[in-house]
Amino acid sequence: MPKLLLSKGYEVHGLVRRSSTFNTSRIDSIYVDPHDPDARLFLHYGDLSDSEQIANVMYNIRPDEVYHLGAQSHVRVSFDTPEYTGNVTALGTTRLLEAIRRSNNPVKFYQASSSEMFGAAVPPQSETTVFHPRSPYACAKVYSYWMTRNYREGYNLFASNGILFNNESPRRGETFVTRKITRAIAHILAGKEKFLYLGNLDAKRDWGFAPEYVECMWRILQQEKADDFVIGTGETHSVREFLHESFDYVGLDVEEHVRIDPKYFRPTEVEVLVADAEKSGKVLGWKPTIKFADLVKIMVDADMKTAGLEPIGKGDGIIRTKFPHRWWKCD
Ligand code: F7E
Repeated sequence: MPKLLLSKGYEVHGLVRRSSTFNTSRIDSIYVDPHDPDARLFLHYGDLSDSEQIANVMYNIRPDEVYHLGAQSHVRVSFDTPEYTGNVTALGTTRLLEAIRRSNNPVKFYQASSSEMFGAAVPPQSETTVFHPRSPYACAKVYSYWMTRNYREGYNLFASNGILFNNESPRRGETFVTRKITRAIAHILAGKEKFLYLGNLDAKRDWGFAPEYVECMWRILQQEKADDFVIGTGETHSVREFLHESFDYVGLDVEEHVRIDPKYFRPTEVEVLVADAEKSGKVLGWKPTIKFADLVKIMVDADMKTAGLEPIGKGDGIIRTKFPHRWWKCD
């Protein structure tokens, strides 16, 4: 998101949780020393559990647009930390909305709602589908969704929900299933590990390419009126399909390298998610172009590059796969 906003000429301010180790590696490629007169990206310490600091930042910066993407966002982890997840993922939204309301500035607010809110609802899922959340994370997101609508209706704030289905890229966190698979492939090929341990392979997700989704978030805040939008590809694939597509791409055998570990099963699973994104197509003029097979290639290629793998074969820069090889540059 910051990269897109910078490319559109925005000055961008971000909130960073204090940590004794560096935790900003995913924005390294766009970071500029704030002493540089051309710097347009600024980071501030803060935390979604700290309303005072959120209010301070809102007061000092006086933003025009706020993209609320922060959360404890791991669904499996939310079963282990339900209270923390509620505090950050649910109440964090209220803290931001309250800070905006009290600032009396005409701020436009984007809430990162999630397809997880649909949970057990029958697919395909659209803006009118009734939510049936199946995890503490999803319950927290449903709360945030309704708080966003409540502040829109009660205080006339420009507050919109983007209900995004799974969006992936080489920047995806390493413990989400797509990245866990593509990273393991690179590590297996590099001889660093032999087995990949996974949970439920039958769950189906509507996986799209994250850089295409951020454009959509921006368009949601450029509308005349605040509203809610479902964003996804309209295609669904199982974790098993992702596994086979990516292992086949590099010529590895799933049976030889993949094992099931029940610790990755969830007490309640979301079986099938498929977006009905017709409204986004019509109102926002948005259509995703990168679909499942390309997404797999992009992510596998990026992880192989990160693992420092030499091309396999004749030294002609080609990794031997079933498909034409193409590096995808992540930054
Ligand atoms: O799981 C199954 C798992 O953790 C996808 C978050 O960004 O997208 C994400 O939520 C599926 C599930 O993503 C493993 O049971 C099998 O059915 O990659 P995930 P998620 O739960 O769909 C939504 C839109 C968000 O909003 C969330 O913040 O894969 N699965 N084996 C596994 N999942 C993980 N993580 N690890 C496994 O070993």
